[in-house]
Amino acid sequence: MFDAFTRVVSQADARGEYLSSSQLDALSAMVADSNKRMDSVNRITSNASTIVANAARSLFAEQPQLITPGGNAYTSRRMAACLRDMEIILRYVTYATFSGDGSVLDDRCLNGLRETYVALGVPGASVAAGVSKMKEAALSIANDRNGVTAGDCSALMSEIASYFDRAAAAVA
Ligand code: PEB
Repeated sequence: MFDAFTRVVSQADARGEYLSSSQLDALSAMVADSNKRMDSVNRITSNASTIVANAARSLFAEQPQLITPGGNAYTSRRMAACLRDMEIILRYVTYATFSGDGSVLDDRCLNGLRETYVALGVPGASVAAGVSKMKEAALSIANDRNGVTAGDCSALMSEIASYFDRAAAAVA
């Protein structure tokens, strides 16, 4: 599990080289913008239940077969497992966002997840659809300009989007 700093150190060490000035520049830019990163993590974290519940509601409205008898989210036990899974994925996205690196998401959440869903008979494409709904909600909350000094958050927003995309692609 890496963060943006340890990843760069590990890459430099693998080549037996000092950190390059472009690596230092990139990390320096990341530090300069770190308030945006922390604010985004804080906003997503404090709205996590809303993000999960709305994404799930919208998923079940589009794919009602999931909640009819025989569906993968039918019965409270499966519904609870489904909401929990979405919450777990969202939580790892916040860790990756905080670290500036997707390896925590890959190693501790996505590794083997597709195989788990295949074994359970849970449709991966439906999980991916739920994840992409969480992405839209999380980005609109993280990127909300009301009440803050509006700056350029485009790089950070695409980074966050990429973690959701990675999760969706891992199970689709
Ligand atoms: C992954 N999900 C489920 C299980 C596991 C995971 C290991 C089996 C054990 C259990 O039921 O608790 N666990 C989860 C995860 C990590 C982890 C992400 C990462 C660290 O440790 N059902 C639907 C939707 C979808 C869904 C498409 C979006 O209709 C999910 C939610 N996951 C779902 C369901 C089950 C499950 C288990 C329904 C229960 C399956 C069953 O027992 O029939």
